[in-house]
Amino acid sequence: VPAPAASNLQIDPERLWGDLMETAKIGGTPNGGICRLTLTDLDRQVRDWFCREAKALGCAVTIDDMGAIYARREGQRRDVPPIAMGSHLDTQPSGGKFDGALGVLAALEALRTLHRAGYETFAPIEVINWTNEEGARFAPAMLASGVFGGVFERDWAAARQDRAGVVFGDALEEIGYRGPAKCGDRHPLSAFFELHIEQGPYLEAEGRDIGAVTGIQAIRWYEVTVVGNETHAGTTPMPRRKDALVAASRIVARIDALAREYAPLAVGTVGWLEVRPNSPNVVPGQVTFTVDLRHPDETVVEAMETELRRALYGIADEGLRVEMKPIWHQPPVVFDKTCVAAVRAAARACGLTSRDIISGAGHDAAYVSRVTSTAMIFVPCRDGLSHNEAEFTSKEQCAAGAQVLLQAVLAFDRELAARQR
Ligand code: HGY
Ligand code: MN
Ligand code: MN
Repeated sequence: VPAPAASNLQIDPERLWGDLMETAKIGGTPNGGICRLTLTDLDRQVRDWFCREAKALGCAVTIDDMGAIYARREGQRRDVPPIAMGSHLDTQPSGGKFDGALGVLAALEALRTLHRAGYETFAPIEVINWTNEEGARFAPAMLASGVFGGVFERDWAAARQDRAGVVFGDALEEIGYRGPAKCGDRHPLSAFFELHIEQGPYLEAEGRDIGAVTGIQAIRWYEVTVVGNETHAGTTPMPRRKDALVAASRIVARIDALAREYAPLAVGTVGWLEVRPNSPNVVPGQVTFTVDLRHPDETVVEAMETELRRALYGIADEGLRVEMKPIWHQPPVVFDKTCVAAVRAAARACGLTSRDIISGAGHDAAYVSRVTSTAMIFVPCRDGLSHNEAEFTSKEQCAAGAQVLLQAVLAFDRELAARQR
């Protein structure tokens, strides 16, 4: 029986939605979100689920030394590097059901559709789950895809510690996902496509079904420490204080003001802050906090960094000590034009509206794009809300994204076959 035409291959919206809701229970929170931090036992459970599903489809499943999982379905030509799809299964501490999971589960559904239809692709197809995309437990974010893309050195990445001092490599070993393969070594790809919710308001505001993601904005993370003087809250007169929290609060407000000065695209966030000794009747002696600066134009991020340093020098002039440690520096990313064109064409072929868009969020595709042709597909999320338990994208929108992912991969596969003939 001849294989169906690629255009007749349809993902199954119910199956995809069922997978999303089933895996959302692993780390599910009472408010309908997910807390499934990387390399916890919950991460192990969802990884086990993914490996079982992939093996049931006849995929060969391999795991590398950063815990990235590769589910491979053979094509006509085993010697041609696979076309890959994927994203991440780890979440923020109060994350939503779709950030990351949609990209992995839609890729699995696309592969399942090929398998059920007996459709043989030219190139092998791979579905990838990247470890520690979120960076919520181990900084920086996108650690495994960063090693794969040659951005982070393997031993440095494996030695990263969380705030409790747990080492990444040990946590990986603990959940049984430290594989033998060397992440990124001899693992060429023909292309990588990542489906993700937009995590911002633009597609929904414009009533567009699909975002053809042309690139990712520049991102920089820092850790700032302000050291003052820990003294008694009742006996220390105000003029004699060196209150680290009051000083840090002025910096936090300055970061917010800076981003607004570079409106409308700049963003600046302090997401994590620790006060020591954190006691109601002690003037805070030390405050440590994270800074996240982003803008599509790297010169603007550079300018905001310069202004931040100036603000910190001002604090130092008041007799407090300040330190600013760069943690993550991701330059702007431009995705492969052929892959982005395949996404636009797939959206059109599926009868969906689309627009080009630059991603405000970082994604594994950013680092994978350093070693292979890469593009991303966005679908809207309600009110642009993400990194929030109320994150929501409808069954229809998830299915539309998965269908475009499947058709973009098949179009790239046909293009690859034509080039090799
Ligand atoms: O930080 C980010 O943009 C991504 O969610 N890790
Ligand atoms: Mn994500
Ligand atoms: Mn995220």
